[in-house]
Amino acid sequence: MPNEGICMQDHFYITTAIDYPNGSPHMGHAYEKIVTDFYARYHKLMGKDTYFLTGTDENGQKLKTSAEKANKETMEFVNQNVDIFKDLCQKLNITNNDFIRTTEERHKNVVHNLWKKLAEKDLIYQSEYTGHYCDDCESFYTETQLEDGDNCPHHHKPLPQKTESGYFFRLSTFQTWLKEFHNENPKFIIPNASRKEIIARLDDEIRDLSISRPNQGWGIEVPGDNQYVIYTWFDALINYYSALDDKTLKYWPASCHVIGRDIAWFHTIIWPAILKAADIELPQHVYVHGMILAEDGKKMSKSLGNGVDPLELIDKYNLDTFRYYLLKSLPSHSNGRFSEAALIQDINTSLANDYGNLIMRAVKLTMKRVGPELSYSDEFEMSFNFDSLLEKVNANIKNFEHDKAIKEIWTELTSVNQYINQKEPWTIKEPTTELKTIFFNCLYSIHALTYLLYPVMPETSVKILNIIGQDLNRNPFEDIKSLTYKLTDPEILFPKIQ
Ligand code: ME8
Repeated sequence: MPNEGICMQDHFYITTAIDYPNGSPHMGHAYEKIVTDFYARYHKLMGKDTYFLTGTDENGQKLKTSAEKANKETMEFVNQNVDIFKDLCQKLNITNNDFIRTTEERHKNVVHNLWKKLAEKDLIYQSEYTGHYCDDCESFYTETQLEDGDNCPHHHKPLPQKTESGYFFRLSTFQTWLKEFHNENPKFIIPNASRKEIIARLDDEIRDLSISRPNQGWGIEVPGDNQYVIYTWFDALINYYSALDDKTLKYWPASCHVIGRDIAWFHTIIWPAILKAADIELPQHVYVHGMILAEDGKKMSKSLGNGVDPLELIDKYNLDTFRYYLLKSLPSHSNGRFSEAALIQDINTSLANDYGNLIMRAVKLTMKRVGPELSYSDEFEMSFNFDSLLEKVNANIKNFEHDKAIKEIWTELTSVNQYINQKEPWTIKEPTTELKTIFFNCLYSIHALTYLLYPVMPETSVKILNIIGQDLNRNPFEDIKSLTYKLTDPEILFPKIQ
């Protein structure tokens, strides 16, 4: 059966890629976690049984080298960095249910079992391999994959030929199946541009995958052969499955793996083949988000000095405004440039002017003219119904276009601002039904739109709901007639930045 969309499952299991803890987290890490958290929170809000996994990828040889450079034991070095990644999750207010580290026993056990299963089926074998090897990617490349004939397609440096003996996964035997699978499941890879890139590469011959490295004292040993450790990508992908235990296995298959473009091949070709080989059900979607570029349009890098530190930005700006900017302003289906100036502009215009002012005006004026409490009455004519907005937002979310979803919400917010300007409630001095109607419409709009913005700005949304005497348990799309708003004086929610 082709899989059409996330709403078919009654649960929602979403994952980020697991990060290499060989340095401090960068903007890409922060962005991916915020995007994934948005989807986790949204589905939970819509009543789905949601599970969210993130973690760290700790078995690569690169970590050993980085630790050596830092004059530290590898485990000590990794532990210190993992703490920084965990701290980042907290600072970003990420609602992950679990954080997997691939040096944990629970992960190793599942990887070993899976390896043994594939070996028994003769899908893993021992042999020799010659190819162009990139130490940074920890990956072999074929002639056709090289850039300009001999460069790494990611690191743009010449790659020497290397021959290695070791263990191989029969990836080549899955080539036909992979083509069929991707044909039958057009929504497996989102967006379409990424899907096309991957499918085009499926026309080239796929070679078996080298899945072991000589054991240098770091990594998961190959079962029954301690001369080798398991290739880090092979073990890393398995984290999405190994993190689940007896209680949480019900969440498999995952609804969505959220990853960046640079690792799409691993998730959409190698991972499905491993799962198929092991007779495990495949995830529903791989959502390939864009890469964050520096303001100059180049890749952020330490050597170019054009990078921005997410932790510094959170200290400088309010977290929710940072989340809002990344989710709304960076394109969900392509690469985007990070600009601090654009972030400030978003805070000052969209947030402070459009949203903050609406709340200030509506709440303060209602309190002044009709008092701190306003209940629905059949006498009110409702000018706003957000059911079609909800439908549009749901459709965008289903297609992993959170930026469009937020823009839809903003279009409605603009019309509420227009409504209040047209109605000029400040000119009506008595608490008439007409005045109460205007205020109820405004408060209801703030309620419904804020509810939908919760996955974007969780803390601020709860604060705003509190100002009107509401919380997340009260779904504004149900039973409008029993709504009562109890108002408290609003604080300034989005201070302007000079
Ligand atoms: O790739 N913009 O880890 P990682 C947006 N351990 N996303 C970015 C980015 C950028 N500038 N730079 C990186 C790994 N990312 C592996 C994953 S999963 C089984 C193993 C994304 O720390 C990147 O695409 O290099 C990936 O999804 C995530 O950050 C972690 O990258």
